[in-house]
Amino acid sequence: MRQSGSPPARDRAVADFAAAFGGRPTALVRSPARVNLIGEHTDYNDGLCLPAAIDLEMWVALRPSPGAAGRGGAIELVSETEPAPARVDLPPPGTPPRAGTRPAPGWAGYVEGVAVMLAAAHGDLDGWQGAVASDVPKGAGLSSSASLELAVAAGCAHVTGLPWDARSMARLAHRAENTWVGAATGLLDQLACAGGVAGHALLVDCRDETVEPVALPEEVAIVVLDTSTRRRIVTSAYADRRAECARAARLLGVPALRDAGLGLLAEGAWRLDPVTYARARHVVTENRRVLDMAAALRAGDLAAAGGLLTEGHRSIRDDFAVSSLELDAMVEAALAAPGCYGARMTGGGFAGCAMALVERSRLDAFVPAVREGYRAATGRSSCVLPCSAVAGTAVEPFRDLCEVGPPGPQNSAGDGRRDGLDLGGHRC
Ligand code: GAF
Repeated sequence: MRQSGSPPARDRAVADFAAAFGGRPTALVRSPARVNLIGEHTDYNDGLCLPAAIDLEMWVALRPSPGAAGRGGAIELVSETEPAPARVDLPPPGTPPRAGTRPAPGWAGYVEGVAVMLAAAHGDLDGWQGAVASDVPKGAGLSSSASLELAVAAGCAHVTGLPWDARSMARLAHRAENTWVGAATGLLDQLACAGGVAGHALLVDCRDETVEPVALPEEVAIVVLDTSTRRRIVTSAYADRRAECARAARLLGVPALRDAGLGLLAEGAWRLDPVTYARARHVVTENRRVLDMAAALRAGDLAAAGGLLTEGHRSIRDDFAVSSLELDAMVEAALAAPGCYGARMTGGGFAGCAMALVERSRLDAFVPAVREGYRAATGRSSCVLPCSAVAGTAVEPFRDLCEVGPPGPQNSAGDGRRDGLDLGGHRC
């Protein structure tokens, strides 16, 4: 994650590329994190969610490997946050999949998984070298894994000349995470990172995999609230929650909890033990909140939108039991701070980040008040980050900033800043 005062991730990736491979990259991949406004633990229940891709981003500076087109090349990546590089010899292992093939450990497994799925779907891949720099904190509920998966997919697609379709690439990255890395997550994260639209949240229907952009009112800011606690999804109770939801659906006689409403839940309550009932109630009410939130945002009714966030936090805390003392304390601190419409934990839970919708004109008062409130409650420091909703994963040609004079293009957030021209105090 970016330390205050360090250069932007884009520039760090370019510098790390030169240090690791020599010379300049030919292209840059930008791959965003996501924040989920509402619709938590609904994706694997065929349900609805409302995420946004945000301007906490991973950048990859890349170049095709010399003379490594087609068979026999490799994908070689270094990362500023990983002690060991990731290397995938081409063609990647497991194409066709063989019993007993094991994923590489750590981050290399995600790189390998994406290469395996791409090769299975599209045939031979060309080799490339890349340096990864990221402002997306790991294990914080902001989808650092999906951001990496989509970045690798975009790098491979660019170098090999594969077509880029956000939804198919999201599915492919999701397959890599589920079947190669072995993390049985839903499709929310990959669809959000790949399909982001500047200035919009995305209304995602996880049953038919449709995505509908919902404009965010200009006067409101999404604020990410990092508790500075971390979890690992593979070892968390995520799988238990999936099993509890599947059990609830089975006992209620529906294909997935998406198909249950409050009426059916009340009728079938006698079949469910109290824990299974509570899990089902969260999912059923959360799907409703997603639709209500989309309607509130479209109507510009921020009081209603905020109320839904806060109600959603109570549901995920009390019925779904994936919050933590720190996440609860952060939500309380946000709700007590000036300009806050509503707040909730975001992502898989157990640790990581909450988010709030905040009146943009009151951010200056909101940010220090949350920090102080959270510290008073937990003794911990935190990171409070106002974010913009940005476009999904994309590749751009590398232009050395020393050779480029202003004016440049608008950035992905469309907010008037220009990508990569903030050199963080560094001069060419
Ligand atoms: C994690 C998972 F990866 C998503 O698929 C989703 O289930 C989320 O937790 C909870 O909404 O981010």
